[in-house]
Amino acid sequence: MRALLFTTGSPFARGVRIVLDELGLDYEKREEITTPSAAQRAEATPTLQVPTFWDGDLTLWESGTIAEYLLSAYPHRPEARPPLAPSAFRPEAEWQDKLTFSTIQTFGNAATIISQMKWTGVAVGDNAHLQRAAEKLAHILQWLESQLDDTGNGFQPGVVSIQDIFLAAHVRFVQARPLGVDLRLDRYEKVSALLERLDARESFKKNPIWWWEPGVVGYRPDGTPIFEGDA
Ligand SMILES: N[C@@H](CCC(=O)N[C@@H](CS)C(=O)NCC(=O)O)C(=O)O
Repeated sequence: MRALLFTTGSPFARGVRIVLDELGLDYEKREEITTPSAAQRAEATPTLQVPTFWDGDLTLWESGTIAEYLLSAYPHRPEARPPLAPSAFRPEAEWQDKLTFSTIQTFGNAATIISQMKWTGVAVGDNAHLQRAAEKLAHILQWLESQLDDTGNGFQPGVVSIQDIFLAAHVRFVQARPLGVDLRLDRYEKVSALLERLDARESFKKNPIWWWEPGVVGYRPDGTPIFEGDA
């Protein structure tokens, strides 16, 4: 039995859902539209963060660990062009790939802190730490752009990597929300080309970014949010 606990809007969970679809794996979707109490969440993970993944007797949290596990535990790669990477980190570039991935996850953490603070009443312009988080996003994007060889490949040439998938999930999350952050993606030609290619991939289209803000209680089949009190 495989199951994933996630909130609808989480970019970390979107990355994991895309990896699951890339691998062609069925799983039970334990989807939460809003965050439950700490006590309820603690039943699934001590970090109180989603996603959490169950595979038989194994329980995993931390999206990067889940993605790394999936690539290693499920070696079959369904037909796709380019194919999903055989592993999270290439043996011949292990430290480079690990550094790229952890930097991408730091991007995601900075982005979700800006988002969570916004919904609890503090915007980027009101808080020095959030301004710093927004500056971090720009510096990380600039560095990631320098790590890509050309506009035709991702972080692991010839395949779609978890580095590619999670960067796309985090960047599109920032762009889809009114966070007061303009990533100015046009300045990053290689990153932009990568994200556009991924947007067109089946696994990305199957897991679109759904809008969320306080008051949203559900979605119509096309992803339009339903607000509390809507007919
Ligand atoms: N490092 C974690 C970050 C996950 C994360 O920040 N999840 C957010 C949703 S996008 C969350 O659960 N936030 C609730 C909280 O931080 O209490 C991972 O990679 O899974």
